[in-house]
Amino acid sequence: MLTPLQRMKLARYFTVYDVDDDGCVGLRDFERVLENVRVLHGLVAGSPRDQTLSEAFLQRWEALRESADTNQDGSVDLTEWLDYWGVVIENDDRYDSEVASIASMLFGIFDTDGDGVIGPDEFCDYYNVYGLSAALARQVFMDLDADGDGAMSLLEFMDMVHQFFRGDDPHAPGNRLFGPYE
Ligand SMILES: [Ca+2]
Ligand SMILES: [Ca+2]
Ligand SMILES: [Ca+2]
Repeated sequence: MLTPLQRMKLARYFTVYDVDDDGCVGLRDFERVLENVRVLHGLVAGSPRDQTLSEAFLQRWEALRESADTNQDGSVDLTEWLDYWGVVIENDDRYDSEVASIASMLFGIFDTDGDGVIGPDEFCDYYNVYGLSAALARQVFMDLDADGDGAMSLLEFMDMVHQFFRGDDPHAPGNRLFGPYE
């Protein structure tokens, strides 16, 4: 069972994923994010890197649709989304494969300069592919970067991810990983 705080955070996360704002998470949202990542990295269509990335995104959508789209209308509405996360968060194996491994893959994608940490500009890029503003990205980055060194390591990022998905502490900074949720 999700707590009220978890429901609020995951409802916020839903609006982030619903990039085209049609009230559902669907294939079009994943395609739009993928297209934004392509532009960000200047990927040539059909190149090996482009193909790997496309496959990862489309596989993720298929997996989400299969487990979350319970009324089988081809997209995931907010109720289905919350039911889905309620199951995943309580199952360690599924949490590892559907949250932790994806988060570390995203970390790699957005560590554009490959120095092993996410800086504020890279965090802005991350927000940007989901259509979120640079101003919000900078604000959230400052909140998350507790020691203020302007860099987020994979370990710090994963801490935030766990706080966001599994945590129920109203004061945890990771609650705001995807922006304000109240
Ligand atoms: Ca949508
Ligand atoms: Ca559905
Ligand atoms: Ca970096």
